[in-house]
Amino acid sequence: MTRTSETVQRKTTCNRDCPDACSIVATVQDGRVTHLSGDPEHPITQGFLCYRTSHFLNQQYAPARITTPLLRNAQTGQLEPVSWDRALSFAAEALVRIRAESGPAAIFHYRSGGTLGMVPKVVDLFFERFGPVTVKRGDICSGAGDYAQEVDFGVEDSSDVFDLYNAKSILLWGKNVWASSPHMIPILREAKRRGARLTLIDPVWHRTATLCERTIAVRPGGDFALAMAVARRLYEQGKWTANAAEFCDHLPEFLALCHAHSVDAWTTQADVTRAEVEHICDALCNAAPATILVGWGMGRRRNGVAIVRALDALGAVSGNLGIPGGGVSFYFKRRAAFDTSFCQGSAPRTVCEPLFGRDILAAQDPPIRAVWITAGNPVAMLPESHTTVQALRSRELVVVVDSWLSDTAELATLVLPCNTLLEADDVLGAYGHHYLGVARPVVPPPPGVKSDLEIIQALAERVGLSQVVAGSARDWQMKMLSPRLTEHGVTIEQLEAGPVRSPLASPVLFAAKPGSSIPSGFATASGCVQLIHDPALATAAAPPHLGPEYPLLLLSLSTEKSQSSQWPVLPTGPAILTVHPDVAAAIGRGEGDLAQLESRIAHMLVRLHLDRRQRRDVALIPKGGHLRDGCCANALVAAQLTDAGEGAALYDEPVRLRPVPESMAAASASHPA
Ligand SMILES: Nc1nc2c(c(=O)[nH]1)N[C@H]1C(S)=C(S)[C@@H](COP(=O)(O)OP(=O)(O)OC[C@H]3O[C@@H](n4cnc5c(=O)[nH]c(N)nc54)[C@H](O)[C@@H]3O)O[C@H]1N2
Ligand SMILES: Nc1nc2c(c(=O)[nH]1)N[C@H]1C(S)=C(S)[C@@H](COP(=O)(O)OP(=O)(O)OC[C@H]3O[C@@H](n4cnc5c(=O)[nH]c(N)nc54)[C@H](O)[C@@H]3O)O[C@H]1N2
Ligand SMILES: [Mo]
Repeated sequence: MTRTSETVQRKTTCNRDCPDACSIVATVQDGRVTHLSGDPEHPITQGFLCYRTSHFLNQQYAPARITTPLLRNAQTGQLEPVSWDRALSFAAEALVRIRAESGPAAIFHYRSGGTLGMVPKVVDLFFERFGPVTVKRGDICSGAGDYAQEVDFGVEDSSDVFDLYNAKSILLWGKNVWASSPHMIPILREAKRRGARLTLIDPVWHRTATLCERTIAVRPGGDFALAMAVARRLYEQGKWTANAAEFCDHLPEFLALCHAHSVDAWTTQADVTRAEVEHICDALCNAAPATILVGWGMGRRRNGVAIVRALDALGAVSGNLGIPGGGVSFYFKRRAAFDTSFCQGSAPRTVCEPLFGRDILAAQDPPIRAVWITAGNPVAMLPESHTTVQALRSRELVVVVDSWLSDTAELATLVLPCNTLLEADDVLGAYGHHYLGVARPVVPPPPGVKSDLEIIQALAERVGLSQVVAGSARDWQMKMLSPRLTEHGVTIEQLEAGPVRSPLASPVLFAAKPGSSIPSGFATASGCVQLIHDPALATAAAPPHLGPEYPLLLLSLSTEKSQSSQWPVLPTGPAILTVHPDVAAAIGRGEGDLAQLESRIAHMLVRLHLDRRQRRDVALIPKGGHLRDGCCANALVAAQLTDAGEGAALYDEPVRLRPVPESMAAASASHPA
């Protein structure tokens, strides 16, 4: 830490829902943060920050930041500033009354990924002891991929990220590191320098293609078919690893599944060429060891589980599991270093996250009367925004804890202002590497703002649960460090001094035991990899079929400019929709023109951006646009589940473009159909 007369530099760990979990260096001048940069001493951050975090001060100091509780005035219908005492008494009285009248299941606590710090787990503990209340199940983000890897391997983790330096091939399968995990870029560049060949398999052209020697623009959702073609060709070439039967269950059935169609039929389904299939075969076997980096986007489809399971199987039969430089990496087990067993998970009822609005509206015995929202913006971020709005508007009590008036907070009965990532006191793992870090406030929150922990402690006091959630943020951090971690000598003090690689994570996942060549450590019932094998998948896992009525698939993807719905610089609407020029030409429109984007459930005004590198069956829109600005993709996306794992098929919404007269430009909001 350096110090001049009034300027200090303080470090913290970014708590955003991002794989990188960076170490931030904040320059603080007279109590105000004046600059944010990446910590040069952190092995992953490597001295730079992404666009959204380097521009975060716009958000931190935005006039729109909420610094006092807001309560809806029953007469005027407006949200009005009130004291914390009034706000908390109101919340406590309402929660206690609803619990007494309808039972705790009538209260739904929804927590999402606004912060990935561990301390807000105490909010879950409060609601468990106050109830237990209704909580969410499933996962909007990674439900399908989590399920796939857990079924196949029994463990969802990755080899060390720097093990990529041992790879000869890296397949970025549906992954845009430029947007979603920029700190992978230097690692991938170094891997390339050491001789790795990079291939991108993605229906969308994006900047990550510039890192790769080849890009395969598979049909959206065509990855299952592509994986089957590759598996079949590898078999035909005698490239399945000789010992596969020793660590894989269902090998003959998997073989039969890849033979359900000819290679040509699979490639037609996937809309790739035979040469592209051969390229992947070559990358997996001739240029092994190969790592498949499985992106998080691809699983958000109706065949998402089948796709990720097919990639797991490819990694297994091609002999790339358990070896340095090999693997099928979807997730780094970011919670492995923490013990949250103080929460028992005893909820009486669950709401399926991707079906949030519908489930709330349908809940009976008792109906859901109150929704408490921690670190989430379900209106903008969950599918079918208009259903979510309807569900929240019709509840008796909606409490939102946030720092800004999100689309969701605007509907609340009560909004409670919380701290930002620069004011957080927390401990974090990461889902893109194995380093642990602590967040320490680089500045105190503005007067009137409390942390999630302080808010829940103040509420607990009013309902007789003070003891349950008592303790400072640091006390809770110490309590949550897994005993397994402390056995390895990792302490909070050590984490405060700098990032620590979790000693619990092995450098090479599923490494063979000494003296053996068979990958090991699969936590499935049989101890073997479970190869995907249901014969019905030969047709059931086909890519979505697009008809002439709705010829495009809406892909609402991460943009480097924002973190989900948190924009440091809010774009002005209408939302930019990127399509191939032929798609615009079909309705007589061109670059910069307005058009109406229609799904089966809603429509919105968009401004067209043309990009010749895109497929003609996709329409690309930034994820996280706000509903009130008419930029929210989820207004158009129907709520539907993935094939298993209760993820959301966010990217399977068929849409079409219609011309819109320039005179209608003013009406830029999205409307239910
Ligand atoms: N700047 C920024 N960074 C973020 C976020 C953000 O909003 N902004 N969000 C964060 C969050 S919440 C998460 S979960 C992570 C991961 O965030 P994600 O947005 O899931 O990131 P990716 O893993 O890059 O996956 C997206 C890629 O999947 C591709 N894809 C979609 N469908 C298919 C398909 O059918 N087949 C194939 N092969 N590819 C497909 C898309 O074209 C895209 O390139 O990133 C985090 N990082
Ligand atoms: N159409 C479409 N929808 C998507 C996606 C997509 O790709 N396309 N991606 C999905 C994915 S991967 C994800 S993870 C979800 C993300 O969905 P959310 O987790 O709901 O996303 P955020 O916009 O990050 O909203 C979090 C809210 O938490 C607030 N917040 C930030 N820090 C804190 C804190 O410390 N405490 C509290 N109480 N609040 C805080 C923020 O201000 C913000 O309003 O969206 C999903 N929705
Ligand atoms: Mo996510």
